[in-house]
Amino acid sequence: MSSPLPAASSVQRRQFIKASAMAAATAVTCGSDYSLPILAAEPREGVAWDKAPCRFCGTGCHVQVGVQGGKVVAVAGDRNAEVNKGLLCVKGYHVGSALYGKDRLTKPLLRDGEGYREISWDEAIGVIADRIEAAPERFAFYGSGQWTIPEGYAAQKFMKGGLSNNHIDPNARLCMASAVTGFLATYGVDEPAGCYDDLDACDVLIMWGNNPAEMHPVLFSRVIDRRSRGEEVTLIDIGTRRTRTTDACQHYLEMKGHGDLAIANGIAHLLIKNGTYDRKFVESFCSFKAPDDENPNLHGKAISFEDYKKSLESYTPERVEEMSGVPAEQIRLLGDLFGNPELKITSLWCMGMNQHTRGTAINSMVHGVHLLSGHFGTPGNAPTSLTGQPSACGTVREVGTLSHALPGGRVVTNEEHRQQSEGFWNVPPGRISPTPGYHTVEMWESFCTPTDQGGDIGTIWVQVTNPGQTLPNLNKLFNPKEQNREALKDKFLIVSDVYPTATTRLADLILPSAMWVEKNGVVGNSERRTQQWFKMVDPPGEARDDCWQTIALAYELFQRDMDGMQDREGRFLFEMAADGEPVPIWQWEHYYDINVDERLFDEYRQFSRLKHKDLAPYSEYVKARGLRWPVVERDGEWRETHFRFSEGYDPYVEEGKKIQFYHSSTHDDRAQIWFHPWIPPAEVPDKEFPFMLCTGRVLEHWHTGSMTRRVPELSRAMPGGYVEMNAEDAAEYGLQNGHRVQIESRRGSLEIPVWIDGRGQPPRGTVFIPFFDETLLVNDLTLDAVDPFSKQPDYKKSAVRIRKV
Ligand code: MGD
Ligand code: SF4
Ligand code: MOS
Repeated sequence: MSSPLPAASSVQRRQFIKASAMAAATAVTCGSDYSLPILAAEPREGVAWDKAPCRFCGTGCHVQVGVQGGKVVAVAGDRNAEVNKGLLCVKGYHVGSALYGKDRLTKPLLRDGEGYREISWDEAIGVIADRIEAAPERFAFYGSGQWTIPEGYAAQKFMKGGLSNNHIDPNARLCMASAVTGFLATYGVDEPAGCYDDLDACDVLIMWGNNPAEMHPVLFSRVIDRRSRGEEVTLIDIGTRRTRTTDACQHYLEMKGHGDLAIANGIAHLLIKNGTYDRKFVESFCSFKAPDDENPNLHGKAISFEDYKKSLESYTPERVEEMSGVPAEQIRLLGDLFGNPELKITSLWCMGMNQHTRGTAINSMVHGVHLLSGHFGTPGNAPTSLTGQPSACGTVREVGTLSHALPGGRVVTNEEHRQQSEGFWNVPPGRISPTPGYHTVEMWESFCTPTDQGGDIGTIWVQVTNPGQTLPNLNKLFNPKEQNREALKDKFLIVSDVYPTATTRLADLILPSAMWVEKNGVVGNSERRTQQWFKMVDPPGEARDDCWQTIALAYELFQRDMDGMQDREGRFLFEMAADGEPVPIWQWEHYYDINVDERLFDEYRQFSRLKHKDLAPYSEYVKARGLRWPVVERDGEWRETHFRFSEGYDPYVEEGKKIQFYHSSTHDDRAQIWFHPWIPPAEVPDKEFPFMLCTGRVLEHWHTGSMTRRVPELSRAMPGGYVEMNAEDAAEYGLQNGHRVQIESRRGSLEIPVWIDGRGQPPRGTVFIPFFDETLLVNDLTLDAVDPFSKQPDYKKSAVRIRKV
């Protein structure tokens, strides 16, 4: 096996990461004894090393995991991984410790009055089976972009191909649903055309409302590293508050919420007015679209170039300044950059554009600016959406664990798609229901509504996500389970997690799960890269794989003769044979007799070829540090694809076409350039609620902190939640650092300490609260309004008021 020591050439990047980690560490707890862990990866005696992607974010860094005595004892960056070339961020360096919090869940627990009693796995599986048998259509599965691909695939098959029930949706609905609809509306097919290599080639990097210095630090360091080598890269931060990212950028364009819609139109306006758009690219490869107000749908209506031009007429830099708050000069700067064909421009975005009640629109429009200006399809020219979670792309988008989707870019509403899926699953025709299930917000609203008032979801099984902390507007979508206990007493919440959380708090049945290298896994990162790892250590106590839990439940229902658990020949839906005999994988002792992940993955792989998202056989991923799809075999070798739709890179582009959008929604190989009007956010500050609240993550913590707050170094570095305030606003309210304030929205309130000039600096009239602290639940305040197409909520714009306590 290769040496896991970091590559020497990465010193600069390491310094950046180290600097940001140190700054993180000292920001809150001055004088703490925190220090960066040593890259303890020398081949120490008795330590076995193996590769795995980091547990945490969608960047998809690879680590080397050192195991000794059945425990993970060391973690190092993997120098053979293209994504991170040996580097990790502060979370990655500590990922091993996330397994060893003192309060790991180790036994199935069933609610018993105010407390819980330990039960056996058989009993636990029996309890779920009883609930489903009684009312299969009232059962819902709430999953995750942190599900591995096999876990999500099994859950999906169990629900749609087994129970004929499409009520399965993941937390990634809260995360990247608008990126999906943006890709579909533009290219007719999901997921980025470019990849991280663009970061090495671009002259200009524009961040449309994201903070990669904290959220995707290893990617950001890749660009910073180029600069410290003397290369010129212009970094532009378009954001609603100053962040660590801003500090590294030459230009900061501070916008009001939804200002991005105006800015994108402003750029397009200038490109057309100045004649600097790429006429040849547009005439060869693009058409124009606008929303169809009479019949609202994702694909809108076709418009002419003239119509498009006319719609943009009023978006002059001055008017865009009024709408967005960004000075006209800076709009002209963007117009000039996009108008320059010599420059290579990459756009990055993440939750700023996705958590947006016009998320589909702004995603489409940023693609549009790239298409209009021809900054597309060559290295460094790409509109690239980043995802938060390690497998939001792999498990949610590719496996299709959304309530309307099927694997491989199929949808339940399409008869042909259903038939294909029924074929691959070998289940009887008609098994898959043609009606989309509930999306996340609907699912939880239904669960929190009494049955006699139409709340038809009676049981939800949560795996690998923490909705009691992360759903928007918790007082509507989660807390009623407690507050309205009597009326909701027939509702039943099942939670598979590794630690007690804000969600397990209200669970009726808690199931202890195996995590990360305690099980086999496959995930897919933001750049279409599919990554595999093997189980390295045993889970604690009776904790078991989520995928086993799903299969064991399916088998219990099969034994109870539930039709849906049988295939066309009456065999078990998840039957896996070895030497001609079915292996009893539903029995935990036999689960690892075969590689269930490999079986599920290779079955799933068939779907991947339907929409040119081809995956290689499982065994290829065992050898690689991930491969970017489509992965196609040529000359006996499995080759990945760096740039999609681009001749010479993408094997599916026909010779001589240069660029071919082969899944075009207009079936003519063209991408759609969209016009959407600017509209203000769903909630804007007013007299009563004068501040705009934005929420998000921080460098040290993974989402709800359930794992990272149990890592002492990370929790010391960032111990608790706070509200970031503008210094002048704070002065006006007589507030200083550490003062406690009551923050109220129309939906809830929260008492929280103030941080001025802290990690980020919000402009006047705005505040920011991170969501990692389970003792300070910011989602008591947030709004649950969603984008009309993606159904993704907006966590970035809620109106609040502040009162000194
Ligand atoms: P996580 O903390 O990632 O948050 O929201 P969640 O998914 O709810 O939850 C993962 C859970 O899985 C943890 O409780 C962890 O302990 C558990 N876990 C870890 N490994 C395993 C395993 O192998 N098996 C099982 N069964 N459990 C495991 C994320 C969500 O939050 C997302 S993706 C976004 S983008 C939204 N962002 C957001 C925001 O920006 N602002 C606000 N206010 N809210 C937000 N909510 C959303
Ligand atoms: Fe890389 Fe993300 Fe893990 Fe940090 S958290 S090491 S950026 S994958
Ligand atoms: Mo959410 S997929 O982690 O940003």
